[in-house]
Amino acid sequence: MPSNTKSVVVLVPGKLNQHALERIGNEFELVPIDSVSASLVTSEIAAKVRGIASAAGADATLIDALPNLEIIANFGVGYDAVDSKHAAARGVMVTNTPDVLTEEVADTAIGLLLNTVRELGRSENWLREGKWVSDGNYPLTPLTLRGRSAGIFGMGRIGIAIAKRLEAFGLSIAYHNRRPVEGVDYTHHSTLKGLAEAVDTLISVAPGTPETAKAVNAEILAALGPNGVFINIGRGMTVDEDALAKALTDGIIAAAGLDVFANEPHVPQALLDAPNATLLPHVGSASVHTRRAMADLCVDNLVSWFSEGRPLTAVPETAHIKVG
Ligand code: 8YV
Repeated sequence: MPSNTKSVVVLVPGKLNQHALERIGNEFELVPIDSVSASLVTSEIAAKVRGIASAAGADATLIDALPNLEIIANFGVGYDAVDSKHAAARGVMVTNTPDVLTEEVADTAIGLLLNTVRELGRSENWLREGKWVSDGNYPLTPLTLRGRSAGIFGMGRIGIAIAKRLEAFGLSIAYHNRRPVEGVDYTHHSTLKGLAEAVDTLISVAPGTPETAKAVNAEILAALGPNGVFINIGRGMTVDEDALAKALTDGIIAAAGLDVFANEPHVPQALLDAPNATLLPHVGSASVHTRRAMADLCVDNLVSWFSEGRPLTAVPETAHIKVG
């Protein structure tokens, strides 16, 4: 039932990728508001909005402020900032952007891991600060990727892409998910602690859910051990950041590489102060190429919903929801 989508009103709360904004502006009537806040929704907006496109999420109060809302198109594969359970209860479809960012995020994870163990950022600073000339060679790095065994927390599409890359680097691979993943031959550990005990390089790709909140805590970091390296490319909320900062300072683990934080863009001072932490500002998928593909999939979900009556990439919680 193809229909003209030009009269459909799509709300964009907060910042969104420019290509996504342009496409939404071309396909729909775009209504921007400054942030994810129901208090910014006037009664006029409330009456006409049928879709949301958001990189900043959508909470229950925003959803409830929009009586005619049908779909929330999340810009990103991780949709923890969208209250998808509440959306499902209200019969509102939620979509995300899987697959199109998998390889980019896996590439970034490898870069972050290599940077963390081989101190590439710090050694570049050494060169730029003139220390190569004044002090000589950069000190040998105490850590190496050689001989490491990797454990992946959250073996989904991105976890598998990281594992494939690490295999090519000669590392052994194990993982922890609640259940073994069908078709994945790597060693499965039924607990995160069991995985942390078995490996020396723990890579978290876990989504942010109530079950994974602060899952990487003092006990897990102690299990990883003094040669341990922790990498987080998933969500900051999966880590007890106080425990991680203490583990880095006290030598409970050797180093950490973090692309995500619990309260972005704010990074705890204790992590900023830890010399054995490599910190990135959530750049896992942040290339023009990949963000454009994410923007297209985000908007294509809206177009498909409003013209064909079906989403392209629904999240599991709302996969059963039908138009009307
Ligand atoms: C983006 C991400 O930072 O897809 C995700 O889940 O974490 C990143 O690609 C996110 O989409 C917010 O723009």
